[in-house]
Amino acid sequence: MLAGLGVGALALAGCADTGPGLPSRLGLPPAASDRTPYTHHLWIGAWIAAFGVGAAVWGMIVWCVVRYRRRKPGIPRQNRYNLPIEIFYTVTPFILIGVLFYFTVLTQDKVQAKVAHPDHTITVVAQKWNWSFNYQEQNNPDIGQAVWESGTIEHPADLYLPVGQSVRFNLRSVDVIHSFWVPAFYEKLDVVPGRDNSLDLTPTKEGVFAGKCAELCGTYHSAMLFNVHIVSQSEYEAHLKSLIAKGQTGQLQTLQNPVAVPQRPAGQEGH
Ligand SMILES: [Cu+2]
Repeated sequence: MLAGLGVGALALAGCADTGPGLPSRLGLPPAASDRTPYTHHLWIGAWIAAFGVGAAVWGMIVWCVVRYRRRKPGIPRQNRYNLPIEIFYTVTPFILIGVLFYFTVLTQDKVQAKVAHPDHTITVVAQKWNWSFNYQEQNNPDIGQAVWESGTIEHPADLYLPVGQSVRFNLRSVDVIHSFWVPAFYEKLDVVPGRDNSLDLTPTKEGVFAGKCAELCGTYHSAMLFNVHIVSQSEYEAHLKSLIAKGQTGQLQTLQNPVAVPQRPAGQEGH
């Protein structure tokens, strides 16, 4: 049965990301990182397993309705218990959960695998209520320093990534728990104060993608948006140079740096 699920998942996943692709992705957005196939397979496999369980339940319901339909007057034989069936419906959910857990752990290990030497390292600073991105390009001969960009509620931050190159995001929060989420990457990770979380991936598709905070973090949580621009190497470096031209170099000093503190919209003070 599991082999059947796997084959079905591969067959469905094989036709993903060609054309509109929505039916084959079952609601997932278009994928933009090298880590997405693992999550995609898990998602499709979970749907196939759910439909398998659904079909078994619907089948048993229909079978009971037909097999035990009323054929003669009077009350049918009454059972107080049926031990085999009770054992079956107690043990089966544990098996289902165990299988889902097993494949989830396998997928998580692949999605969260670390790259030995990422091509780029970016410190992501989350705070109420936007994002700052600190590109650690000290070893890049064309840039040679750290460069930053900071968003506010009114002007959400833009994150630039070079296509086909591995990136490590070091996630830092200066206030409460946020969550770094780019739906097109099929993964998100909490940004926890005092805890160094990191996330490695390689963007695979050029374009502009939405990013957001996925952890309710306060009044303007819903405004905690950013844009991800996956671009060519030359466009990436041109963007960093435009930030250098604005003087946005060095390490962000998080809360101590007034530049990094997003402003509240006018007229919203006093909360
Ligand atoms: Cu947040």
